Amino acid sequence: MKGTVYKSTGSWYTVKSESGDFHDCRIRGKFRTHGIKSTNPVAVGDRVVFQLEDHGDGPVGVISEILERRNYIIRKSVKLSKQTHIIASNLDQVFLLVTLVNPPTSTSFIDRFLVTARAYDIPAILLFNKMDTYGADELAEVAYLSELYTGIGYPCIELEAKTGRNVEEVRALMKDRTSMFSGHSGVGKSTLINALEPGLDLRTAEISKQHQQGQHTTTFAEMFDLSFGARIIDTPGIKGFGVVDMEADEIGDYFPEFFELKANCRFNNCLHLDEPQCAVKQGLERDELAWSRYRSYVQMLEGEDESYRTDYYG
Ligand SMILES: Nc1nc2c(ncn2[C@@H]2O[C@H](COP(=O)(O)OP(=O)(O)O)[C@@H](O)[C@H]2O)c(=O)[nH]1
Ligand SMILES: [Mg+2]
Ligand SMILES: [Zn+2]
Repeated sequence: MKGTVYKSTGSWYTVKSESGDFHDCRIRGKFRTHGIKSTNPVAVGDRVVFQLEDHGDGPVGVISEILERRNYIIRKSVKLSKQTHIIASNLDQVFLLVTLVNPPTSTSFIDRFLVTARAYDIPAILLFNKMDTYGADELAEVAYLSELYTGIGYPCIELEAKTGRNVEEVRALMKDRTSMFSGHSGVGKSTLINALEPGLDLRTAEISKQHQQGQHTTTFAEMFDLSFGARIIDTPGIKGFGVVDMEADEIGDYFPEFFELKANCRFNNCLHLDEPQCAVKQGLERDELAWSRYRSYVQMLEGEDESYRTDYYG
């Protein structure tokens, strides 16, 4: 039988079969790990092959194979260790909730998030929440950012999770897909999830700072079916994505609008810094690219902001 992993405790896995039944499963034998050194062989979101066996105490599922992952998000199981923990796999999209105030979300935070999503190969959507609280300046700022990010290829939705405005749009995007929500603490994740599916209480945000320490090997993501045919992945303690290790010359490729121009740079290994005849610098000077994006890029490149290597706690 084939199925999808909804929950994992480390030794037991809850697998939903294609016919919609949930089974408690264990793993047996060696897995093809697809080249990932991971502390957990099977992650939430994995598509697996399993068999039901009965040794007298009722049927128990045995997972024998993991189908190839379309994508996956990881974190280091121990700091600086090569071993990684796969948080979840096969995500269709990730939503980043953004608020301009209460709390502020910086463009550098947004950009680091988008770079990570791209490195993971997961489509990202921006949700500008709490629109009802903004004055003229903030509304203009949201309009500017929406146009900027839409132009780069990231869908943007203006949202009021509290009043319900445009929640229907989010719901429509989520139908038949597996999604994850991210964003700083206080941006409205719980409110949105509650508006989408009243009664579903995810753990995403409510984890104390203290609790975050040292729980790297003990927390597991969990997947939930929503009533309107969507799946949501809840990742306790991480509001972002875990870590991606990137080489300096890769980072620019994860800024789609820079990547598009790269072929026009004089040097094919151009880092868009002080190189002559750099198409990205020219684009900036002609106001065809946003300086805020470039600043985020340089920050990441200089590693002056190391957050892209660490979990994003809100
Ligand atoms: N005015 C307004 N308040 C909101 C909106 N969405 C969430 N909030 C409020 O923002 C606060 C934090 O929301 P919460 O969902 O707990 O954020 P989380 O930490 O991301 O889960 C709560 O007081 C919510 O009622 C919104 O669209 N408009
Ligand atoms: Mg919350
Ligand atoms: Zn360049």
